[in-house]
Amino acid sequence: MNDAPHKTASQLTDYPAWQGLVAHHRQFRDLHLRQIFADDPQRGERLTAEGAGLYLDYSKNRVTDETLTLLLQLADQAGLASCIEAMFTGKKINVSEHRAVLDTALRAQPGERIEVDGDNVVPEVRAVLDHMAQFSDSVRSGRWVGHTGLAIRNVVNIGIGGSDLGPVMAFEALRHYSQRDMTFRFISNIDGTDFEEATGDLNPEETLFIVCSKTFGTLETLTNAHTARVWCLGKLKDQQAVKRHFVGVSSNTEGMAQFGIDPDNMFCIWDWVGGRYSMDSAIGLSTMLAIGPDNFFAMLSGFHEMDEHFRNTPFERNLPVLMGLLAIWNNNFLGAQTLAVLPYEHYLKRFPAYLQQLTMESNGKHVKLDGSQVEVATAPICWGEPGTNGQHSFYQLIHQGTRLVPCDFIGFCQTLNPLGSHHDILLANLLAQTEALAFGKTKQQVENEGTPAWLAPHRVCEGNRPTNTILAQRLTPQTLGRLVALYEHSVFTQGAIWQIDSFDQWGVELGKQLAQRIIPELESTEEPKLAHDSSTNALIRRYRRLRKQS
Ligand code: G6Q
Repeated sequence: MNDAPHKTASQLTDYPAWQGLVAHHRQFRDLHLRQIFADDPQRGERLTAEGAGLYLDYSKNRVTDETLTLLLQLADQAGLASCIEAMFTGKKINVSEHRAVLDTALRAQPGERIEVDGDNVVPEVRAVLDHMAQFSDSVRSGRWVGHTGLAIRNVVNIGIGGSDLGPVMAFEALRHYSQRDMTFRFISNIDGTDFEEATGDLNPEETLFIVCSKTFGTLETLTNAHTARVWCLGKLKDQQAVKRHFVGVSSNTEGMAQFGIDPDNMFCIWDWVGGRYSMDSAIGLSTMLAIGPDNFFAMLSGFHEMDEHFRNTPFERNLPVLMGLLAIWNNNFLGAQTLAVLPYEHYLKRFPAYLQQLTMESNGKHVKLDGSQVEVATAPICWGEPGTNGQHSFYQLIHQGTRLVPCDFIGFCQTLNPLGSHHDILLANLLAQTEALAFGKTKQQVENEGTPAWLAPHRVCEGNRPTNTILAQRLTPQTLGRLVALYEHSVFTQGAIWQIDSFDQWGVELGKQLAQRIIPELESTEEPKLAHDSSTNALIRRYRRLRKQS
């Protein structure tokens, strides 16, 4: 570790705006959304913002104009504008790893200049994109053939965490645009079941593996990649086949070479691309193979539009800033510990899982940039499922449970699969849920329906549950880019206010190291000397005993 420069942060809770928010919250704590809407009938049109093709209705949050003014003041006092500029201009804002954070350079326009240590990174980015496009075209067209001369019909991405979640999410989200005569699979888990189920019905002669690992040192990915090589060579019987059936995406060229990947089939990423921010880099090669280069470039243009919006729009109309500030309000002042993301679009079924990593790995931190303890709660627990499925399960807790669960509802005005009245029903449900969560059902309403007194309390829904509604025209590659960048920058906004490093992941690194110590203890034929705690020692002994029994 080098002695990275870091910002000495003032206490967040000392900012006048923070103290203003504390006082404001005390005063408005009991205000109900029913009252807030009654006092301000136009707020449903007023408390909205539009940018980069997305429409955000944040009126169903428990905020007044005063709350918003104070939150915007907080953004100013926390220096959000200069944090944004520092990120876009390649400053090393990932202080604990002394790295720039430039996912925005991955979708920069060809002529832009973005420097890291004095070098313009945009030409390199474009060169890798061109390489990806040439490769994708040749595989998709059947020009690229496997070792025995058969065209590639199956693409298997091997990666984990940031080298998996983005590619899987994007493939599912953009499946509608994918080449349907090709099969795409994703192997991430070290559990052999993942490998077996992903490859069981595939012919190695027609299968291409993309080994995705920024470090090319991740145990799960390397183990799966070696298993894939054995699986492949088991049929193809010639080491030379590796060159036709394996390509690599990494910043570690040596590691790829050692594995046997042909230098022509290496796709580079850089240390300034964080794993969870990498789906628009070469880590997205499987996405490009699925949807084609034009659609991939359209996705990048969507990312770029939201980047520009974030960088250039005044905060009071800036979607990611507003969403980030509202998250701070819900989390730090209303005490919410969670955020539910509820896409009313089946193609976005992996979007909540993707956002879990983006939000929780980025902002699940307990110290500030200067190493001091953060004095307020940081990232909420993020989760979700597509609507309407969730309505028939966990929404009950959101409506009537004792915890406050702010929700983001995401919907599209046009469906990609028109089928009778399905889409109107889908969207009606989205709207009904946000209405019900905000306004609930009073005792009076329940009694007016003729409900007996003993049953009435069970049927009352308090309402006053905050929601955002994000609407877009249609799920396209461009819209997906806009949506992902919206959340990236909302996460950035929150991290900047909390003064934490949103771009490291030392907890993940710890997990990677600890398993390395236990693996030989499980595998050794000799009884190992165990020096863990008594629980871990006993579990190891038990596993060793039982794994041998048939
Ligand atoms: C993401 C994290 C982590 C990482 C994986 C895979 O931001 O750093 O999820 O992406 O651990 O790492 P490699 O790509 O290096 O295999």
